[in-house]
Amino acid sequence: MRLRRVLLPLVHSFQTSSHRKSSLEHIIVELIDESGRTGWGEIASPADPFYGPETTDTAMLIATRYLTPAVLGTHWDHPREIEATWAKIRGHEFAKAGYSIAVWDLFARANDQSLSSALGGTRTTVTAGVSLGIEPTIPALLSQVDAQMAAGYRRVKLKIAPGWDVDPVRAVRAAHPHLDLHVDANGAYSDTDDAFAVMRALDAEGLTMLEQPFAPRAFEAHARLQRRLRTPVCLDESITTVDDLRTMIAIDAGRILNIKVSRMGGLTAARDAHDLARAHGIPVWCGGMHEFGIGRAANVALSSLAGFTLPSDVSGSDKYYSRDVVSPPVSAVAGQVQVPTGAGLGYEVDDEAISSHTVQTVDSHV
Ligand code: OSB
Ligand code: MG
Repeated sequence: MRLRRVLLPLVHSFQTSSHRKSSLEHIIVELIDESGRTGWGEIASPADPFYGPETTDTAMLIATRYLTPAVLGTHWDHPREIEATWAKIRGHEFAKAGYSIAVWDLFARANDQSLSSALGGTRTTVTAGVSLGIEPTIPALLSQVDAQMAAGYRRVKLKIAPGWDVDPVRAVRAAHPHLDLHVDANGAYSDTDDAFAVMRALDAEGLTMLEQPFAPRAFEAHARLQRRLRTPVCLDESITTVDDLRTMIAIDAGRILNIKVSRMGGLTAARDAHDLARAHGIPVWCGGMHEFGIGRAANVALSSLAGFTLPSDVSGSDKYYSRDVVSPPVSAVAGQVQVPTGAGLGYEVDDEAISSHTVQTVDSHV
């Protein structure tokens, strides 16, 4: 088992309701079996605990202290079995997800099948949308939208926050009356009359969805908002377990689900959430955490499942990185990403790209 902490600079800095970032540090998981076969995973935790409670440092701690010992030297036939050995660890979904991707990749490679088909995926291409951060001005945002539409993307998500909401959304809508447009607040609004007034103004802009306006645990506030809007509410941060999804469905706290492999603690949980949502007629799409190529490839494979009927945040690597850790990089042509058919994740990992950006290595042996 090798863990490498890898720092990649972003080509364009990204601002959400909580903060701005210009580089990311993810942990690349390399799991080697007794025959020398490698499974690759990625822990895509943000550096700071603003999206969720985890950080790169907490992920490294949980990985080395709990996850590596749970995996090393064990025999298993299916990812579900090995994931059960760390189920008693509460939370820490990003750390678990990195290991889940590695075991699924190893499992699929050992069976000489693609990760997509190992998961039960049926799509051969996946529709990608782009996520645009908060820009310093509305003209700067409009030029970002134009650049991404020129690059072939047909669905745009805008980050919003108090003070950057109705005006930028109206400006983008006026410039692109038919664009598939949605907004994501990352939980930045509190449950007040002012916030409801903002949401009602956004409701008039023909948005495909309104993602995570309130805090992660605010299920009742989301349900109250959903009753007053025509736009579907989509939950992201609120849903870290399949039980959270049951709550969302039971109280109608949202009508669309963003599934993130990282936030759900791995591919098995992500697939379970997909299955439950599908059984209840809830459309899903795959969200992203600015993954490097390994995590991005897992997102593409997951998005090939039948219930992923909305465009996913699986834009090409080039939107974020000048050099990715897989080669060729994940690419979107006319807003479509091909689902690879090669074994496992289906991309060649570029070890040189990883090692030249590695800031810390932790090796563990049986
Ligand atoms: O809420 O979807 C989010 C990035 C970091 C933290 C939270 C989110 C995002 C994104 C990026 O929107 C989507 C992507 O990876 O392309
Ligand atoms: Mg989101």
